Amino acid sequence: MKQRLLFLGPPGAGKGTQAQRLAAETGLLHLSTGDLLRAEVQAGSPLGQEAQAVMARGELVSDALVLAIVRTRLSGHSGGWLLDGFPRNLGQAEALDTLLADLDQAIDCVVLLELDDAVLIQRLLSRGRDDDSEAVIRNRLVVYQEQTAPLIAHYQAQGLLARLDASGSIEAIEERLRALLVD
Ligand code: B4P
Repeated sequence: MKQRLLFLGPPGAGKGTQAQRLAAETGLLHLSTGDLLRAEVQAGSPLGQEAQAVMARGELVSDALVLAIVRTRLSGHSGGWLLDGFPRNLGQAEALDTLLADLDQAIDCVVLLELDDAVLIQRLLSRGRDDDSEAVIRNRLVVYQEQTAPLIAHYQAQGLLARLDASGSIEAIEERLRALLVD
């Protein structure tokens, strides 16, 4: 199975849901920048205080802050990993390319979770996290189109992109995902 993975896709596509299940089964290191940022907010750290207001608006936290988090976690790790919700823009993608070259590691596969906006919005409204009000969700979708969607072409050009239909039940998606990741 492929060992170094990125999960890309709009908010609510199920990146976190699928990443958690795959990591639990395979032992890959699961790095969710969203979860790590929420943990900082919860802890009330200076980093969390900086991130809190930005996340509440559905915008992206600064690249420097997110990169510092990812660099620390990946530097000490030699096994496989799964990056969920990172990178989120071209600057982060380029910084990741540099970091991985420094660490002498390479991405094996970028999984793009694809789902209609109407279903995304419904899933997020039912989740009901602090940043899941309809206005904030719509802003996150705009931010995704403007800043994150260009990564699709970036990874397609590197021959790394695999598209995953993210509709249907969690189990059905998981089965399609496993089929994609076979070497
Ligand atoms: P994230 O934490 O990455 O969350 P997300 O994109 O909203 O959700 P995800 O796609 O993981 O969906 P999930 O599995 O939870 O980002 C939150 C914020 O953090 C961003 O807006 C930004 O401010 C900040 N941030 C994070 N990373 C950053 C970065 N790199 N740079 C800058 N800022 C960053 O699924 C959603 C819901 O659907 C859940 O309730 C789930 O149970 C449900 N669900 C999942 N699969 C389902 C299915 N098949 N059927 C029905 N429901 C399903």
